[in-house]
Amino acid sequence: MENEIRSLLETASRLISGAQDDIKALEQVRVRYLGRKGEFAALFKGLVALPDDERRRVGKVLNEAKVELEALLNGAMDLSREKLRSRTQFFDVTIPGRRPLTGHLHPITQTAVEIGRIFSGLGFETVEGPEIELDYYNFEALNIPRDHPARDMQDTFYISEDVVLRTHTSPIQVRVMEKRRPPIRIIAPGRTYRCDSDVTHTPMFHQVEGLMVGENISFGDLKGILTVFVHQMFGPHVGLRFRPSFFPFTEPSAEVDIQCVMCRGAGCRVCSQTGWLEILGSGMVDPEVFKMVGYDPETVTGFAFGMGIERIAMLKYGIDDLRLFFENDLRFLRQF
Ligand code: 2NM
Repeated sequence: MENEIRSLLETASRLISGAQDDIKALEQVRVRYLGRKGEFAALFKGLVALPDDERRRVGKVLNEAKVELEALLNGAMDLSREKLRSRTQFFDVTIPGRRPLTGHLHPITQTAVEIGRIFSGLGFETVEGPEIELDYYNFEALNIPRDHPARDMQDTFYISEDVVLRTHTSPIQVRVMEKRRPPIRIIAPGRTYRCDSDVTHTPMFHQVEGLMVGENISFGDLKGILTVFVHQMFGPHVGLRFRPSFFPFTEPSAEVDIQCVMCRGAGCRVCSQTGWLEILGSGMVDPEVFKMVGYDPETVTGFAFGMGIERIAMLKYGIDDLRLFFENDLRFLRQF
């Protein structure tokens, strides 16, 4: 009987190899050998005719042969199913992987960081201050009198009679001057607030202001520092000009224009055919401001400047709509 079992197993193995991944043929082999009326069932039935000890021995061999055949059949079935899958599903291993999404700084932050990097190279230190500010630091100490239009309810968010949301970052510089003595070289970046909202104004925007104070700081220093800044920010061949202006906290005051980044000075829609774009305000710190912080205007001079970060970012990246910075549409942000 053991010989019979061995030859049965051999025949079944040959049939499985011959089935060649044909699932139907394999199923037939299973029915023929392992089915309820199959070859193995018949052999198990035949065991009853054997004497006790012989039945135990042959029964064990028969069981092992059955387990072996089941394993053979299952392996062949798995393999043929896998081969069928790979034949019907094309898998292109050369397709690039999906790039994992990674975050990055907002373009306004990137611009602020770039401005900070340039001024850091010129010896300026970055300082910050409160967004909710005393009227005194935001206006009074900056020589902006009570009846000045910038103090109008229209422009300023008042928290109370003497507390406001800062309308510029100059109060940071007043606080620093109050605390330290010259020489001072600082830039003050941050959020600023004005009660103003239309296509070109948002109630919250960002500013960077700079201040350099010491002995014999001249308008020439102002021109030199701001020229280096413009050339590093917009390129060494971009022309700039200083145009007389007025601010309550500087005298004299000047606005800085750069050659239009769109038409390079030829005149276009962006620069209203002038070839120039205003990018910042500046001037020599007014003696009145020095007096407010306890400096002697006879021995101390300095210059200051301020710029809107959104405006700088728009010109640098060629963006024509301010509101894009605040909508947080990833299709826009992903481009930076
Ligand atoms: C500007 C234009 C000109 C400015 C002045 C001061 C301070 F505190 F020193 F007086 N900080 N920033 C200033 C001067 C700001 O923004 C357009």
